[in-house]
Amino acid sequence: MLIRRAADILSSEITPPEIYRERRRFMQGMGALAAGAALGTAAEAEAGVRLAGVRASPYKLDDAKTPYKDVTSYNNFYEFGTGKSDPAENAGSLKTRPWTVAVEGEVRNPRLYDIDTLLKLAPLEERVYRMRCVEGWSMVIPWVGFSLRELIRRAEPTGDAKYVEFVTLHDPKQMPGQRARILDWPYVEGLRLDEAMHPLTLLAVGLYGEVLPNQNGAPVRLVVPWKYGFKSAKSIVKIRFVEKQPLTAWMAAAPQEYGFYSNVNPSVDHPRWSQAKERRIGEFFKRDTLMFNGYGAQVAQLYRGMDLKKFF
Ligand SMILES: Nc1nc2c(c(=O)[nH]1)N[C@H]1C(S)=C(S)[C@@H](COP(=O)(O)O)O[C@H]1N2
Ligand SMILES: [Mo]
Repeated sequence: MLIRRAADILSSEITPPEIYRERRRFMQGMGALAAGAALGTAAEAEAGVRLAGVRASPYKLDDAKTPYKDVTSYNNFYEFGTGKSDPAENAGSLKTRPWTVAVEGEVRNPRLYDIDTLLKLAPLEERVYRMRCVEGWSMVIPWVGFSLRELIRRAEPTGDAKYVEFVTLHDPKQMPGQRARILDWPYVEGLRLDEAMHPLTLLAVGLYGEVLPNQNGAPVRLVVPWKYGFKSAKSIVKIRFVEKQPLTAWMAAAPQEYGFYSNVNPSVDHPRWSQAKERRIGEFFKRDTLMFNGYGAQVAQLYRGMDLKKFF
């Protein structure tokens, strides 16, 4: 290896990440004050960069937020490995600029969004949501984003649009996990159109007021807080409106274990374990899992008349 001059070494290589983040935040603050600038440039659109103009929202919780460290180092993102620390360690290879999101299928206005245009589609809000992984752990995360319905309204779905399919980037060069056949890549998820239109359904571009870290699904991911975490597809490149229920990556992998709906439901066990309780990351004792992850008052009417043991 060539010996580099000290001046060539990026500060990120020699500074512990926590301190680096703090320092960058501070310098950004100074820069913004000096230039009167609001948004960072595209080149600065990486984890740790403060998002400008984020509004408060009514979506708050009394629950303590899961610390930033845990939210960004205990992840599921199989494109970067199946271990919980793999995404934080490996997702640095994901390039989030340039990035486009295709909105297509049964819509009157198909469109290819550049990510920086998509970011300005609607005002960014902070929303604190409970998240429940099907594996039995949960977190409370302050996401930044806007309701997916803002994008859907502009797309104008046709009468044949019954479902929405979400597709993650497929690029084994950037996503080392895709070089192994862990899942049928790319990762695909889906919602019924009314679920996708629900105000709680979020397109997230940040957390803790900052640009999404790659391991959390940068530059844009879905967040559906009343469903198990795997419905919340990361690093989305395509949003497709379709007539038939999409085949999701998890249904393709294990249909007897993962259904299309995947609503958080303490009375429907996973075939291999109970779903009655969960461990909130950072807590010692388990908590009771709540129906629809505690969002029943908002979403139960979507499923009126459905047998949720059959449509799990
Ligand atoms: N593309 C993609 N999206 C994904 C996953 C994945 O492996 N690939 N894992 C899912 C699972 S199982 C969970 S619990 C959540 C975790 O999100 P977080 O790491 O931001 O908490 O992402 C979901 N989205
Ligand atoms: Mo999960």
